[in-house]
Amino acid sequence: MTKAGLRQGMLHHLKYSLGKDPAHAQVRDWRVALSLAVRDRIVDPWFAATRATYGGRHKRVYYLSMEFLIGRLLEDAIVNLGLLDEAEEVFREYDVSFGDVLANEPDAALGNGGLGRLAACFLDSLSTLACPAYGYGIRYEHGLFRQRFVDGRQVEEPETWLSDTHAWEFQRPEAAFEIGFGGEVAETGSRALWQPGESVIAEAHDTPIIGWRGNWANTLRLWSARPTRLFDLERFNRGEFAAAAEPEALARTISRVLYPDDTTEQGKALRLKQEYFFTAASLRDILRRFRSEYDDLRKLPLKVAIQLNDTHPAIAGPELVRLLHDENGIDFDDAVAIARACLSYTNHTLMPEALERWSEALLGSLLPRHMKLIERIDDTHARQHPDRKMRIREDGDVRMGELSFVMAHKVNGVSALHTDLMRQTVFAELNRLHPDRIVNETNGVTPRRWLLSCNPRLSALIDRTIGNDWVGDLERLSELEPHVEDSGFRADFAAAKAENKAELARFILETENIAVDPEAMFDIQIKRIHEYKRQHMNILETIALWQAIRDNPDAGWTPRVKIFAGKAAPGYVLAKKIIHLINDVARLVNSDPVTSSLLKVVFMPNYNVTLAERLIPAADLSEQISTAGKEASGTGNMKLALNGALTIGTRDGANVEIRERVGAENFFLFGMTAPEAVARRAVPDHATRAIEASPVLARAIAAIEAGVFSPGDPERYRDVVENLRWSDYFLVCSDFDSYYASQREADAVFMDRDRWIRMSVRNTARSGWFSSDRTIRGYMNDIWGVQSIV
Ligand code: F58
Repeated sequence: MTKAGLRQGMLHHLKYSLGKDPAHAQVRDWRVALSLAVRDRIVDPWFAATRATYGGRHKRVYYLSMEFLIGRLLEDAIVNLGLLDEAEEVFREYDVSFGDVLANEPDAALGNGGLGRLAACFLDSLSTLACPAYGYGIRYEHGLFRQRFVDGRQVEEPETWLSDTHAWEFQRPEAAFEIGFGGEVAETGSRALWQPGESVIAEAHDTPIIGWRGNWANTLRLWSARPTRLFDLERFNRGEFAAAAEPEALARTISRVLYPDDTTEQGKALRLKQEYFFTAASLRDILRRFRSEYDDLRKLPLKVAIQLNDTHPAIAGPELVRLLHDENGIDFDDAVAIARACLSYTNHTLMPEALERWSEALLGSLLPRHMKLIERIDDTHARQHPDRKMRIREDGDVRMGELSFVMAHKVNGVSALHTDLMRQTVFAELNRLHPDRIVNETNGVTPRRWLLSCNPRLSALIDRTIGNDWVGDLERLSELEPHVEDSGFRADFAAAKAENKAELARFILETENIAVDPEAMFDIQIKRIHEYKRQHMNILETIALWQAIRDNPDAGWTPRVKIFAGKAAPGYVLAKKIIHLINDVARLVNSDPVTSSLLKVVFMPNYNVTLAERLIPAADLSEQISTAGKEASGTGNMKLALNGALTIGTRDGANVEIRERVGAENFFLFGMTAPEAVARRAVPDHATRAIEASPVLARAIAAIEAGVFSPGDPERYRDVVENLRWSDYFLVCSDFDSYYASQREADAVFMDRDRWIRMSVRNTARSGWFSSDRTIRGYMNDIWGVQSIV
């Protein structure tokens, strides 16, 4: 497509879709017009992909996920279609800032963190690899909350990404299914008839997802809920306006908001409704599509692969059995076998509090037929394995991980370490009974968004050096390796990073009114705030460093900017305290004339995909400091390494594999291993002992306790400190000295700028394996049994 074509398409939409004259168009109008013009270019490859899939009678992949953290779509689509230069030129002609147009798009935050972002990277890779696939999820009206700080405290506000025209989606009023809840079950022998007590309509909204080079597009189909009956006209006419709208409001609550919880699951009835709502609608849609081509439901596994992204869609197991058995008369055992051959399940956490359980009482009242089927699935499995001790049902709860395991033909972890721990811990018994079921698929990230688009300076350098085939084949980055010996290349690499840092420094000044030295080390920890991720260890180290600099300001310190970003779940009191503490430390440290040229602390509010795209290219040091055994994989760690940041990290999640690939000498390792952490936790008073053994840590904690950072309110961080002293489940104190030492090593290396740049280049050159294209190929071969369509 030429520049003229793009201009024409955009002007057409400006006029006929938006009713605007270019002379009066606002940035928002340009953005919508450009999006519609770009979307037009996606429709043909999208249709072609659908036709090729039907024509070749290919198997399709269905990725069921409660969350898709997509971020902005416009730049991504433009980049994948190869229209970036053309678009920039067109806007230059109209004297409109292309950057402003891109920045006008709301950030679609239909996810909490890593799990949702992984789903979004997978969509990009599935299309890039021409793998016939659908993403299925919920079209939340409000995504993850917007975060603000008031006096250093997190305040949540609703996110309204849909308040303006959403240019990417196609509403599909005809693709609608009635989804029931509650009611009665009439058993007729083995089969049963479920009469739901209430129901809502699930309505589809499709967004085409174009792959790299624009050859293939898949569909992201998101369901929104609407009432079966609009409103009660009779009551309305009687003047009972609010009451008349009640059924509508109730139905719509199902797709109203994303649950803002990361890692801790609260047993809320509405959440279970959301889970069943989108899973049931998706399965109905999958069977409808299958039936449009084939008659024999027993052949379903030949044409359908359904991936459960964590246990949120775990009800797919019993629901599919219900559809096959109750509604289509297939024998129960056969129905289970067919369902299992279609289904596979990805686990994203081993933390017991995050493994979903639903009480049998709640499940039984909301989904009475499913509860019965779960009992039968559990009993059948127990009969087949008489030595089995664990059951799907335990203490009046249904354990969704076990249910998913039993109903899936493959179960995968998201990094090598995590998969091993799955085999040894949560699923040890099930793994013994089904030793071939668990497989590993180490996470990856899309190089299109996380290098090509977000880091144009580095991308351009890579293109100049090795050509641009790396975008579709990230392991080609290894061709950069010989250039590490080329001083010109190293200088260019360093210059790209320096410019990215200068740009971020300007942004921080503009938005946070904090002046940071762009020459200082940019030390970045960006992720959800959680005790296991140990942002509090990082801020303790910051305090200790500040104290050390004050003791001896002229000791040749490496200047640092500590940058934090991340949201805390609204109900997670301790995580919110950690945010407050970081902000309090920032306020004091940033205004300290003794240290201010050497240390700055910045907490950037409202972390989201767009902010990540700004921060990652500017990072020198990547903080991946979770307690070993707790972070299933991490994906930010991959994005940062790919963009040339060096990692300071524990042997946790995918850090282990990152270190193996980039080389131990290019990684700052510290802390206990996962088994050491387990052993340490068993030592009585481990925290107290660690604090006693570490004067540096003791002094940092004492400063918090004395109210140094909360003048006049020394009690403010009492809970944080008490937790560290008396419980410290996540072993902040026990790992602290090792972390502090590793940080000082990083300081020393940073002063040897040439050495740092070499290490940084090697991180980029050796991170190619962490492409989500590689991950998706793994799923295609090991789990789904599907092939790319060329
Ligand atoms: C994350 N999980 C893991 N869960 O923590 C991270 O290590 C991994 O890299 C990533 O998945 C992708 O595999 C995660 O993000 C959630 O956000 C859930 C949202 C719904 C409630 C429970 C947590």
